[in-house]
Amino acid sequence: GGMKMEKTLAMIKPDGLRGNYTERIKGAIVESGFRILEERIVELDEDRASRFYAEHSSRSFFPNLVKYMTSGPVCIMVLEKQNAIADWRALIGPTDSVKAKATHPNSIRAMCGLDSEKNCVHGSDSLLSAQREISFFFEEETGEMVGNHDEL
Ligand code: DGI
Repeated sequence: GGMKMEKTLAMIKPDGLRGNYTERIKGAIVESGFRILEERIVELDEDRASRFYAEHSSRSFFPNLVKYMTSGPVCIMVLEKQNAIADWRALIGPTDSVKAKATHPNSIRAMCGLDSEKNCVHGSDSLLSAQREISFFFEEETGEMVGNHDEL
């Protein structure tokens, strides 16, 4: 069958905003044919960051991950295009930016990330997680915020 129109959640993490990579990343997004349907800068608190990454709560790196994700504002975007979920994952590259620099030098994590934690960007990894993560930040129908956000 043909490729389906999809939405995915993209996030520029705190090191991405701190490193002034936002415009470069948004340029890559638009050049790759994604439409940016929603965009917001938010600051995650410890509770919200922990719930966003709940699937990793038992991992040894989890406390550091939460600390990092709450270390500054993030930019969350809803991207739309055919095959958006897999295509955005391909554009950002492997989780570990060190490996990304070796194997996927043109990926966003290779260009902007530092290591396996400070990897600059996030992308939903499946249809289910895209739906969960978009709902986590946005109400899908109206684009209104859900829950308690510290909106900047
Ligand atoms: O979906 P990804 O972000 O590519 O990767 P993931 O779902 O396996 O992990 C989510 C985040 O958790 C990842 O972006 C950064 C952090 N993380 C994953 N593996 C490690 C890690 N952080 C550290 N410090 N060490 C890891 O091995």
